[in-house]
Amino acid sequence: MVNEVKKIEETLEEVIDSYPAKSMKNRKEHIVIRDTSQDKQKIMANTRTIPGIISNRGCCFAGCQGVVLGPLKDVVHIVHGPIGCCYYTWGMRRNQAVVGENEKNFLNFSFSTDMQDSDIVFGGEKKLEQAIDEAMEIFNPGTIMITATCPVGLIGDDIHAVARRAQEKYGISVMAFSCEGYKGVSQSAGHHIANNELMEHLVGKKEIELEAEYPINLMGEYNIGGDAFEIERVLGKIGYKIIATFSGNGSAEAIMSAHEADLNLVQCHRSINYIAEMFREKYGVPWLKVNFLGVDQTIKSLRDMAKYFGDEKLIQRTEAVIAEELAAVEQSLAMYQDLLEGKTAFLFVGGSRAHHYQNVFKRIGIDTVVAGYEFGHRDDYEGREVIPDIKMTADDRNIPELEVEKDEQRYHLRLSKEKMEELAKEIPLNNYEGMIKEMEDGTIAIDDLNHHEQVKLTKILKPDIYCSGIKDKYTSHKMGVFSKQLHSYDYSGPYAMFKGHVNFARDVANGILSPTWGYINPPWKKEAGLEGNYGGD
Ligand code: CFM
Ligand code: HCA
Repeated sequence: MVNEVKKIEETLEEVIDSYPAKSMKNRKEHIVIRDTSQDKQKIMANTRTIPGIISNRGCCFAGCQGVVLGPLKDVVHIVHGPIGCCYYTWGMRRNQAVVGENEKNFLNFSFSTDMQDSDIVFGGEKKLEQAIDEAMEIFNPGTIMITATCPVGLIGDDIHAVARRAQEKYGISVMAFSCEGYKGVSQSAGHHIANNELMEHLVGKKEIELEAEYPINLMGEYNIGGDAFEIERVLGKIGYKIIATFSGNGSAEAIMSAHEADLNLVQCHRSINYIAEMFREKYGVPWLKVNFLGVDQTIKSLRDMAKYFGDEKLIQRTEAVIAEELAAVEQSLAMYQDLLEGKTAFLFVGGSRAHHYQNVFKRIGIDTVVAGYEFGHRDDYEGREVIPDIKMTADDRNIPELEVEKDEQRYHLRLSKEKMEELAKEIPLNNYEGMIKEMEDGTIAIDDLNHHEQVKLTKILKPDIYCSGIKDKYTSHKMGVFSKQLHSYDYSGPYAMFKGHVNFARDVANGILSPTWGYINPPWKKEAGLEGNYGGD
C-alpha cells in the first residue's frame, strides 16, 4: 500500500507540475488520495475556478433554469435574456414528461424574450411584459416562471416587479428568479435560488385528501433518460404514493401539496439538500438519502424506506418486489460482469453522479480509479452528520400560508423524536455519507477537474472508460478511451434501478469492447512534439 500511494503521489506531481506555484498550491487542495485508515479526509471544494483554467463548470442560470426549474412540465418558463441561454437550458437537458388527461405540458416549447442591443440600452421590462401577455393569450398556463440571464442583473431590469404586476393582472402564479449566470462559482448557486423560491411561493399552497398510506416526495431526481419513470414504476409497485417530484416529470401543481408527504427521498443531495432541510424545519418532514442508481444501492434504499415506515406489510411487499425485479436482471448483469471484470473507470460529473455511479460500475466488475465533482460542496465529498434537533410537534412548525388544524396525525408525525434519532443511526435519515468515504485505498478524488488534468490523468492511468459530459467526451475519444456521458446518457437510458442497470451495462460493454479504440493513435504515440499542442497539455 505504501508503494501504491507513493506511485499515485508521483502521478499527481506529474499532473500538476506545469502549474505556476500559486495555482499548484490551489489545485493540490482540491485533490485527495483515498486512505481508508483515515476516517475523514478533507478536500477543498465550491471555490472559484482559477481564471485562465478551462473548467467544465456551468453557470448559476444553468443550475436554476436548466437543472431545477426546466423539467416542471405545467409551467411556461420565460427566459429573460439572449436566445442562446434559453436554447441551451431547454435543448441540452432532455426533459421528458408524461401528462395526465387534464394536465398541461409546455416542455416542447422554449420561451425567451430574445434580448437585443436596444433592450440592453433602453431596458427589457416592457418586452418581458409583452412576452407574458403573449404566453397568456396563447397558452393560458397556471404558472409562469421568469429566469434572469447575466444582462438582466447588469442593466437592472426589475423582473420581480414585472412578475408581481402580471400575477395581479392574470390571477395566476408568476414567479421571478434572480439567477444571473455570473452569480456564485458554479451551477450550485442556481439550485439554491430555485429551491428558495419554490419553497416560498409554491410548497404548502394546496391541501389534498390523502388516501395513500405511504406518501413521499422524490427530491433531486430530474428524469434524465427516463430514470424517474423507472423509479415511479417500482415505487408504485411497492405501494408508495409520490406526491411531488423535484423536478423530473414534476409539476408546479404537485409541488404545492408536497408538504403533505411523510418522507422526502433525496436522490441528488447536492441540488436539493436545501429544500429537504427547509421541509424538515418548516413542516417536520424528515429526509432520507437514497440512491436508485444500481441494483445494490436501490435494494438498500428500498429497505431503508420500509424501515422508516416500519410496518410489516410494507416490509414484505418491498422484499417481494426486490426479489421479482432482481430475478429479471441478475443473469444479464452477471454476463456483463464476466465481460467487463477488471476494467477501470474515471468519473467526472456535476455534484452527485460521480459518487452514485461508482456502485453501478462495481456491480459489473469495473473499479473507479478517479472520481470528481464539477461543483460539489465539501459535504458531498466528506459527508454530513445526522442533523440534530428534529422538530416533532405541530406547534413547533411554522406553517403560515395554511389554515392548519393542529393535528399530529395529519402532519406526518409517524415517529417520536426518540425513535427518529434512533433510526438515524441505522439509515441515512437526515444525514449523508459523502463520496470519499466509499472510495477505495489509493483512488483519487478530484474537485473541479480541468482539461489539462483530464488529459494527463488519462494518459498516466489509462482508464478503460471516461465518464463525463459533452465538453470533454471527444477529448477522451481522441485519446482512444471510450467516453460515456453521465449527464445525458448519450440519449440512452433509463439507467435507474434494476432494468436501468442492465441498460447501462449494455451501453458500457458495447462502448468499451468496441474494436474502434484499437484503431485510434493518439498524437503523443506518434510524435512526442505534438504533445504540447494537445488537449490543453
Ligand atoms: Fe444533481 Fe443532476 Fe448531478 Fe446536478 Fe447537473 Fe444533471 Fe449532473 Mo448535469 S442536479 S448535481 S446540476 S444529479 S445537470 S441531473 S447531470 S451536472 S451530476
Ligand atoms: C449544466 C447542464 C449539464 C451539462 C452537461 C454537459 C447537463 O450544468 O449546464 O456538460 O454535458 O447535464 O445537461 O450538466
